[in-house]
Parts: sequence; structure tokens; C-alpha cells
Amino acid sequence: MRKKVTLITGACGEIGHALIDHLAEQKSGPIVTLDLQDMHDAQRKKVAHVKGSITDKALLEQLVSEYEFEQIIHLAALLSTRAEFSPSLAHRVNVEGTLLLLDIAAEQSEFRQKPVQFLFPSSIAAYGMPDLETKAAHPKVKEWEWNYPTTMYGANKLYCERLGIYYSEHFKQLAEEKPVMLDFRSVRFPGLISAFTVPSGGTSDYGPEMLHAAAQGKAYACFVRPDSAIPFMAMPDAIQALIGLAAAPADKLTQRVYNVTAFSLTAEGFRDEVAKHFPKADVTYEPHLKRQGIVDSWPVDTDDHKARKDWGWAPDYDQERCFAEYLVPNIRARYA
Ligand code: AKB
Repeated sequence: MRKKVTLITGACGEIGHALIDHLAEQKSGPIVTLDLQDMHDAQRKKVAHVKGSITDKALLEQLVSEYEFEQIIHLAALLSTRAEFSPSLAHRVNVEGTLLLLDIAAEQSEFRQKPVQFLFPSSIAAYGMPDLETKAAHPKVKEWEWNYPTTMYGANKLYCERLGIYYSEHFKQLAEEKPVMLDFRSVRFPGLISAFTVPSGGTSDYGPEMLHAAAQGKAYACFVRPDSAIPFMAMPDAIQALIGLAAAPADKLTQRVYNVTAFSLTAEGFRDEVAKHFPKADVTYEPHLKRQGIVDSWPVDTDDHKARKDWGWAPDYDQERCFAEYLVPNIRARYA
């Protein structure tokens, strides 16, 4: 009999790193991880790690022959900046890779006669505000508003959300008998900030980069203007959001894609927080026109009242607590 497991793709990235620690601490059951990288030493014993690509169909089939996936947490993706340098690779990974996994989850749901839960982190990149006036006039966007992403990554995320809904609600809709379908659930994350890892390949990276540089006594040239505003969230809240949505009873969910947010901050506001804790922080501004354009297309904040109402989402860390209680003490310890 195949072993029942949770599959985490892209497990060596920032979210995966925090999620594995959380799940291992909760003793929540066996985990198989898949990533192009080797698993970090500290986490090797917590999971069964497979090094490989989510676009490798033969590898995925081999995994299906060994394991029964009860839950798939699909984190693997090329982020917004990285994806602009290799758009077709991004499409292969972000869309075709997701499609392969959805196919597996759909097949498994039918085979088990029980839905496989498919958790998908989406992003504020799924939005596209046409200009700064519109961004200022609509500071808190709802899930279905302004879904006009300008990046490959954003377009990929938005489309995969739709694919997830299709596979959960309309799959094989012309068949005589309705199949047991997978259970797709997604959160649209803002820029995430971890005290333990530094992001790469994203466009919201200027926030965490600024903080980690200051903690190491390094100068930092921020690649967006001081007035650039987007939402951010502490990594523990991102994990809490994924776990909370996964645990929610299906009949409480009125949609499959939920905004979650914690606090909205301009780059200057971010710098002020950093300087409060690291008074010697040396931050200058050297806006990169193209990356600035991406950040300008993302909303100032998102409206997450549906997540709050349907499954009790609420972040633990507002701006003050995020810096004072989570980021700064842990970053100080990390670079001490
Ligand atoms: C990125 O900047 O691409 C990501 C995101 C906002 O999804 N951090």
C-alpha cells in the first residue's frame, strides 16, 4: 500500500523553509518535498526529500507510484522579477508545472474517492493597477477587482487560480457521472518578510533586503521610490494563513481564492521602521524604472474581509509587532 503523505513542492524556498519547521513541530504527518535544490541540512531529517523538477512528468509519476498524496502544497514558482528575464521558462514552471500537479491531484481524487487538498499560494501580482492615480483611488482591492496583471508571474498566478477552480468545480463537466474532484484553496499573499531567509527573484524583495542589509551593517540602495506602497506580511502569518485555510471546513468557504494581508507600507515607511531598530541603517534610493513599474502596478493593500469572515483569518503581526517582536530580535540573533 502506498504511504499517505503531504507533498510540498518548491520546499527549499522561503515559504517552504518556514512551513516545514511548522509542520514538523506540529507532528502533522509524513512530508515528501520536491525541489531543484538539496534540502537544507537542518530540515533534512524532517522530510523525505526528492531533488527534481515539477515539470518532470516521469518523476511525478514515480512519486505517485510510491505515495498517496492527501494534500499538495504547491509552492514552486519563478517569482516576478526572475520570471521577466525568462518568461517562457516561467510559464513552463508556473503554469505547466501546476497543470501537471493538478492532473495528478484530480486523478488521485477520483482513485481515492476523496478530494486531494491542493493549497496554492497566489500573490498580489495577480493585480494590475493601470496607473498611480488609479492605485491611489483604489487602495484596498477585493479579490475580483483589477485582475489585469502586467507580469508573466502575475498572469501565471491568476490563470492557475482559475485552473484550480476549474479542477475543483467543473472538471469533466460533460461526463455522465460527476467525478470526485480535488479541493483547491488559495491565498493571495502580499510581500512576505522572513527573519531567517532572504528572498530572491521577487519584486517586493526591497523590503526584506533593506532590513537584512541594515542588520549586517551594510549599505542598501533601494530599487523603488520612497513613496512606493504595497502590503507586507511576516512569514509566520503567511504560514498561519496557509494552515488556517487548509483546516477550514469546506462548507464554510464561499470562494477558493482569498486575499490575506497584514499591513501596508511605503518604502520610506519601511526604511523608518528599519532605522528605528538599526539607527545606523544606510538606505539610499536608486529606483529601477522597470521594477518600479511592477511595484506601481500592485495595489496599496488588499481587502481580506472574506478570509476573516469565512475561516477566521487574522494576522498576529501588525507593523509594530512584526518589526519589534518577530523580525528585529530574530535578525539580530541571526547576524550576531
Ligand atoms: C514577488 O515579489 O514576486 C513576490 C510576490 C509579491 O508574490 N514576493
